[in-house]
Amino acid sequence: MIYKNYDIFEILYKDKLPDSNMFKFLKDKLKDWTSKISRDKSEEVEKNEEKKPRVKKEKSKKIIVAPEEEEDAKTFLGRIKEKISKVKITEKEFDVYSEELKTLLLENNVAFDVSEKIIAKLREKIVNQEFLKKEVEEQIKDSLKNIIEDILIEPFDVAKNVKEKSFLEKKPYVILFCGINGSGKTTSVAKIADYLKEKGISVVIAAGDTFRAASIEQLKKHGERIGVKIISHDYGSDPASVGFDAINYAKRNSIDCVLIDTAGRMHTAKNLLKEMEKIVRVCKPDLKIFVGESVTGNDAIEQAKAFDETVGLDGIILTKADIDEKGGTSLSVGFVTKKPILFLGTGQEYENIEVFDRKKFVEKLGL
Ligand SMILES: Nc1nc2c(ncn2[C@@H]2O[C@H](COP(=O)(O)OP(=O)(O)OP(=O)(O)O)[C@@H](O)[C@H]2O)c(=O)[nH]1
Ligand SMILES: [Mg+2]
Repeated sequence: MIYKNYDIFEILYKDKLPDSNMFKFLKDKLKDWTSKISRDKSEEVEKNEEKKPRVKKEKSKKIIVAPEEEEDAKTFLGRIKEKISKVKITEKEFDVYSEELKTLLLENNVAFDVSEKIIAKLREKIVNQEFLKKEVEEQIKDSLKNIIEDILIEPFDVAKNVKEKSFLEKKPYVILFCGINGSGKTTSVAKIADYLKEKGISVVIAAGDTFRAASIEQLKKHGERIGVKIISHDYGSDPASVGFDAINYAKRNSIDCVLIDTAGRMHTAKNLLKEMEKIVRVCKPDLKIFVGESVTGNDAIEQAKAFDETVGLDGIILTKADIDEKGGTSLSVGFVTKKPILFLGTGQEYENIEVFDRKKFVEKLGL
């Protein structure tokens, strides 16, 4: 019987906010950008006020009021006026502002298509709309926040899917990891194994990288540290058969989940991508995850697209988010590939893996 008391683990395990410098630059610059629009609009309202004829004001001077009362009345009226002044952003003005926003986004690794999409949506939401002067900045921030949240694809709960399959079908759930050399696949396999164990899920790892020197030893070391069995063959052997063996081991031992590590391969190396196809054919993974470095910007998007064309990806892990100060890749990779980001790698320790949460992620942008 594979069933375990998962709920207790659910309560014990806390998904944390990504602990990273992500959006360090974009956050401040977006704030400057929205404040600038708000400032421009305030100045415009003030200028228009100055231009108005003052005839009525002259007349009202005849009413005798104590100086302090006059002062009070002015500030009170001023405050009311301030609150009710309405402003509009015209098409032409938006063109100027949107060019600035586009540059900002592109500089921070947001893909071209994604920045275009953000700007088009923002145009729809704010151009020619009447805003209270006081609220311009908040309204633009809010619109941006909603647009970005919509662009990100809602991730599914990997642990839940594993539990469902292993409990209902009494079969191990198989996860395949792929990506280019050094992107963080093996580290992510170990982190996910540890994460699933924390949730009460039993795991076995297949050492599917039979190519790179010391890759099997590297994985065995992780296995010892996190207490997970590693299934391995010799160097140079067929990675598909390592995966197949690990799946059989899991079936025999009622293990809930099999994680298959693979050798790094460039997304441009067609013959190596073909090898991935064979692993998929033999092991029939339930989940195919692309592991990419957040710091590489648009390159990660190109890689994800190439792996998706060959193996058909289901989700993405973006590693090294802890050293990615721009953050644009995470914003765009899902949109371009239409695959959800499932986890962010945020460091070199096992616990440095974060379930991707759209709302928390957008908070990091300071919107
Ligand atoms: N800062 C940081 N480093 C990471 C993260 N994930 C992996 N690394 C580091 O990246 C380096 C490469 O990680 P591996 O897991 O060996 O990468 P790989 O994709 O398996 O590499 P190959 O098997 O050679 O293709 C190691 O030094 C890891 O510690 C992360 O989220 N943050
Ligand atoms: Mg590796």
